[in-house]
Amino acid sequence: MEDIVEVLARLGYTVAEGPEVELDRYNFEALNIPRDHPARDMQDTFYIGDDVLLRTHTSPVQIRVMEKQRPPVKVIAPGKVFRCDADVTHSPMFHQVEGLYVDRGVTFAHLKGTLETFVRELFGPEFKVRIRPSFFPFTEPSAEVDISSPFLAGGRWLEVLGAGMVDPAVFEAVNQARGNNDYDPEEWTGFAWGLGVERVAMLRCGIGDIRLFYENDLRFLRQF
Ligand code: YSA
Repeated sequence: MEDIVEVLARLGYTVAEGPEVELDRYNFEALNIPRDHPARDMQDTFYIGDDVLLRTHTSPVQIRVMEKQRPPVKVIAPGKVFRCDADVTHSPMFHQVEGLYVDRGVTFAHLKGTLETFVRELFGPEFKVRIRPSFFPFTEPSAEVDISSPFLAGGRWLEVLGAGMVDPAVFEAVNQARGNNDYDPEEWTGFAWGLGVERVAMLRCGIGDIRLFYENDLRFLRQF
């Protein structure tokens, strides 16, 4: 997490924070995911009440930041997130680093350049990168990034982040909450991403099972 934040600070991002116990509105609704949207199944959610939940991603911080400040925006939001999800690459509690850049004239080429620079700084040249098309309700177009590690058996590929161009519907939701048109989608564009931090550590340290991080086995922990 420290390495990731340091690389992004050098690219001009400042750190923002949001609550781990979050409102449905910020985690889903304002991100263009209404209550009956099938995309809610992508992230199995721990609900605390009807409208209160453990955030499933760091993307709600995007909305909180834009509601508070006028564009341009260039922030990252590191933090814990929670999903009802558990296997060798999925943990029920894990960490993400969100990035959000909104300005005039921001394009997908800027997103690609930023991700490539960031991945090159974080991983060495011996890691392979691939960017493939994907879908998120809050970005259009969307992409995902996979990395192959020389330290994992067979150079295994792991997905490390989701990203895309901020959907105009997200700017509209922010405008509605702000009661103005400061985030006019005709004037401002932006990109955002959400990176899985444990996955980065798995690739860099050759750890094949994410659950090892949280089992507190001293034989594992003492290696670091
Ligand atoms: C997409 C577009 C944006 O404009 C901004 C952000 C995003 C990312 C989106 N919010 C999201 O959470 N996508 S994701 O469900 O694919 O998760 C992002 C990354 O978190 C994954 O690529 C993976 O590296 C990691 N991840 C997801 N579930 C996980 C996990 N890591 C560990 N355990 C889990 N259960």
